[in-house]
Amino acid sequence: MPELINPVLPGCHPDPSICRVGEDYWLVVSSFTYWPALPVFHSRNLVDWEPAGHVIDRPEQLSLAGLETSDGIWAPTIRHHEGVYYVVSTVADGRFGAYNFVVTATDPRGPWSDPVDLGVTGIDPSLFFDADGRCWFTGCRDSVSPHATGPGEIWMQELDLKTLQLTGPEHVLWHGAVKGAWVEAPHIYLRDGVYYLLAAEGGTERNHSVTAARSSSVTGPWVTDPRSPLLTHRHLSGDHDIQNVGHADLVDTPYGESWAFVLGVRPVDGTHTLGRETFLVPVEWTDAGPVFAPELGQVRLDERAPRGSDVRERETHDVLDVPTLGTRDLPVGWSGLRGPLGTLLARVGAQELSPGDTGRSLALALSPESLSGRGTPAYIARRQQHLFAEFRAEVTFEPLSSREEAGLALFHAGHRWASLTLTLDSAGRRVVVATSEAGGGPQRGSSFSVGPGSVVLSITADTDAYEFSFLETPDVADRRVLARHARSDFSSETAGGFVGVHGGAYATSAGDLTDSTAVFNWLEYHGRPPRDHVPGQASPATNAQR
Ligand code: 6LW
Repeated sequence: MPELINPVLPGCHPDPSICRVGEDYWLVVSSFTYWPALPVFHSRNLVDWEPAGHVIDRPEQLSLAGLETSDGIWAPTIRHHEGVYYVVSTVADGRFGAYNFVVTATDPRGPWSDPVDLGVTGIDPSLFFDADGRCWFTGCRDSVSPHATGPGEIWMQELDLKTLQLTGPEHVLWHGAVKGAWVEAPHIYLRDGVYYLLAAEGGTERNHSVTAARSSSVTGPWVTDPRSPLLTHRHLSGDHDIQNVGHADLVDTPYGESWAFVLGVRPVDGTHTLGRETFLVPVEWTDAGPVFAPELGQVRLDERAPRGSDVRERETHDVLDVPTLGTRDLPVGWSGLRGPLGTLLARVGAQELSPGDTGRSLALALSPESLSGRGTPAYIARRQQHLFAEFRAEVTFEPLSSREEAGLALFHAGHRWASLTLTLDSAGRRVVVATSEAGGGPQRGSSFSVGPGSVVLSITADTDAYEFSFLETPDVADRRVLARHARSDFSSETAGGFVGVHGGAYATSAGDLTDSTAVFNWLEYHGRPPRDHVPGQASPATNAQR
């Protein structure tokens, strides 16, 4: 039985929700302020996932302007009923579930409808289609019930499928299994006449867990499953290679199996930078309800493959992502922030391509926005999905002032990012490293003078640090290292928030208006999976901790 290597969606893919239609699986995750928003992924074997568009890809659908990096699109749910796909999700503002909406499509690859406002606050909305065809909306919110036994409550109301509006009485279902812990991420399932409610408790950090309740009626009374938590890593040692496990959604396969998709993190020395990733966990149904990871009781990196899946050899090879502009304004798998880049990003016209160029050149116009701001900077990035990785580009750019710069940026949040760019000073062009400073503008650090022509820039990642280096001319071999910044500085444990590190092309004029444009002759992401990952043993990242 081929072993797959978890996470099946490495890098920032938190809060997974999945549905199956025939032999096709469709999965959505949170995307916060990245744009396009609310990505859809497709698989036929639960292991190999391909990008399949975005639920939110038109600015008229909703605005993310002004939101902090980790606000925006939180915890969607995808379901299918009678030929229609439904996604419910939340726009969080100030870490509060300000706006809950539903969108529909007959093809999950899109186009999706404009969002319909459900008129409620709270987070982690879900939909359950009952055997009688009724649709129930569930969500989590601060407890309002006088009988609340915890700070959060799971509540429910019927969704009228004709009007897409909530209707009828509200039902408060449950306050969680661990009294006092925050309960969220509800999903309801019906199996052999019994209703099961899964939830996440303990917060999305080290105390995260999957808990459950069951009922003979969808509106309750719901009784806590005494086996709760059904899955957690909070009792494992701090250097276990997977932590923060929780936020589950279940799916049945056509081959009689059940699997759970959960989020987890892969810390190194206690901190993680790749964000909360999506992991696959086997589930066995018993009279007591779902049993997660029946063999081991834990999420593991080398999990067995689902029955009937033709799982290809998992990523034991390097990943080289070379973005090229497609029909839309962004390469597949690459994102902007808070809205479309529009005319900021363009293909370098064929007539301008140098001989032998593969048409990979992208032109990025400088925007007055900076990565510290709350608008849409000239930045196209992709998730860092490997602990050992490199973002690199060959840049042709003539800055007109010291306020103009273009190159690469590594981004965790508006208060935590670093850039490696070409800029200008009195002596001419320089390559400079700048780092964000909470509250203040970016602080420039090491720099080096460079002559005319293209420059190759590189940000490399390993389990210790991010290294910022460049080649003075594309044809020299030796890199000049300008700076190294500790990997943990860009971790969620240090910098906070709900996202993972992204990297890519960046160009800014620091608030000035300009017509300047930088040409990225090529832009690449190179990821190196943990080659020395031996099935059944901890990952090298964990080994690095020892
Ligand atoms: C998500 C919720 C959560 O909606 O974080 O900590 C939010 N728990 O389940 C964003 O991922």
